[in-house]
Amino acid sequence: MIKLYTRYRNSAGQRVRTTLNLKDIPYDYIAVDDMRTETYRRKNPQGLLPAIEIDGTIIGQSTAIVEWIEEAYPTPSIFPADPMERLAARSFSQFIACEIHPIHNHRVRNYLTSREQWSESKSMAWYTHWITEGLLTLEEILKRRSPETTFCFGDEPSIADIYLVPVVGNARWFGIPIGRFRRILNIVRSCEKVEAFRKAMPDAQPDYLGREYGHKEIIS
Ligand SMILES: N[C@@H](CCC(=O)N[C@@H](CS)C(=O)NCC(=O)O)C(=O)O
Repeated sequence: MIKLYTRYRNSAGQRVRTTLNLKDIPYDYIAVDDMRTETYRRKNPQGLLPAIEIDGTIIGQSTAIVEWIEEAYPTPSIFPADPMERLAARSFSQFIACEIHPIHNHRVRNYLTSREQWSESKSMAWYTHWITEGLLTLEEILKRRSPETTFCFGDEPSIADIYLVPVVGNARWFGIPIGRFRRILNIVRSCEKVEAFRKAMPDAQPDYLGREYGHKEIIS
């Protein structure tokens, strides 16, 4: 059985959880409360979540894991059938994984507040800036596509939706205004109707603390 090291608020892990669910692959959920401990680093030297354990080997990085899942369990595919659409879906998800997520990651914000003595409001302004700019770009990409589809790249969910939902969840979690991203919100609403997406949400995880989703986390 596959083991997934993650935690409820682990947005990169949510990508993997959704992929596993869409393909109906069972897995053991290993809740990691603190990924910075020696115990966890002994398992995953990158010290990040998620990581997957396959036959005793533990590997990190959500995109590598999602690609492995697609290769090991090709159906249903999380990529559009058309090669150009596949390219576009990959580009969309990579924009989230490489351009949006790393800048506002916990350890980056933690460095700014603890080492650079940034105030909570200054670090929130940083977070809000990068996530809003990222969502503006994604909305523009979606707006240029016609006709409008149920999901990012067609009427079936793809890797693009798998990456989009957690980043919107992060924005909501921190109370960042997202009402103007009409296309994005329509797609997220479509995803929320799909059980595989719902089961991967933070508030559906076994280690969810019971706080209402949308609670504003205090950055320490
Ligand atoms: N590129 C990595 C990012 C993983 C990552 O940064 N995960 C966050 C949680 S969403 C984490 O472990 N952060 C720990 C930290 O920032 O100290 C991936 O896609 O798996």
